[in-house]
Amino acid sequence: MTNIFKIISLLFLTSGSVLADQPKNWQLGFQDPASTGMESIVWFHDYMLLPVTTAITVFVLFLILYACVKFRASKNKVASTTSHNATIEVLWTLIPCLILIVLAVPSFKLLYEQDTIPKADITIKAVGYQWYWGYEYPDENIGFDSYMVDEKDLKPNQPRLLTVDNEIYVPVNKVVKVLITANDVLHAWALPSFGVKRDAIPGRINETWFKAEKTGTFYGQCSELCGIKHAFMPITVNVVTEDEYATWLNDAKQKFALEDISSNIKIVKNEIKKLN
Ligand SMILES: [Cu+2]
Repeated sequence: MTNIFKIISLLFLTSGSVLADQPKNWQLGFQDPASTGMESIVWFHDYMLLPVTTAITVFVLFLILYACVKFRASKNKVASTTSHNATIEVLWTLIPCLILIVLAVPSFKLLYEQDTIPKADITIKAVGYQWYWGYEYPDENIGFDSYMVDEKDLKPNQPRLLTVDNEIYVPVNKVVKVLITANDVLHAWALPSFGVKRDAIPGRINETWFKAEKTGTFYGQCSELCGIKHAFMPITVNVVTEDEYATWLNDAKQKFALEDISSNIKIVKNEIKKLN
């Protein structure tokens, strides 16, 4: 099914941006999955939801057309007085129930998969601000802000409204846990290729996870209306090899080092001692 979408969207495309993991012109269907979670979502959509909705739509359309032709006024001068049919009433209650039960099984499985976070290799904290994202790697004691790059400052091949100054880096094939919160209003951290979307709520920490299965640059956006610049706080994730990640981390520890809180606590404790 996804292949059909790809072929159709290829027909409409003029540029070579087909395999970039960002929204495309005339895109139909999802972005290419880049994580196990998104693969399951695409499977559920392509092989469960789409066939069922298509079948229901075709069936209902058939019923409408059939009724229009069979019961047209010119052929039915005297109106029918039928008001009940027990069999059909039982059927149109039972069949939709069965369809919902059949859909519920893989749907719950998917929800459970998304909600159960495996042991994380890397933890990232994403904080939504009006209007940019702040990131922390709590285990590495680094933190930085990630602002959108203005259109006039874009380099060639950098997508408009999706490029940020400081991107997140994660290694490929590792479980990444994302802690999501906000500092002012509701935001939402969403990355379509990873099948990830969670609300960022002030005073509360939501979590989600992904395991990227291919390297590359992946784009997402804030997905909760958060004010006038809601559309201008994109998310950029670079999935790199473990070596490249180690190199980045080394640089990041210099560039984005957070204040060492433990030394501050010591200073305050000493001052308190002096006062006493
Ligand atoms: Cu936002």
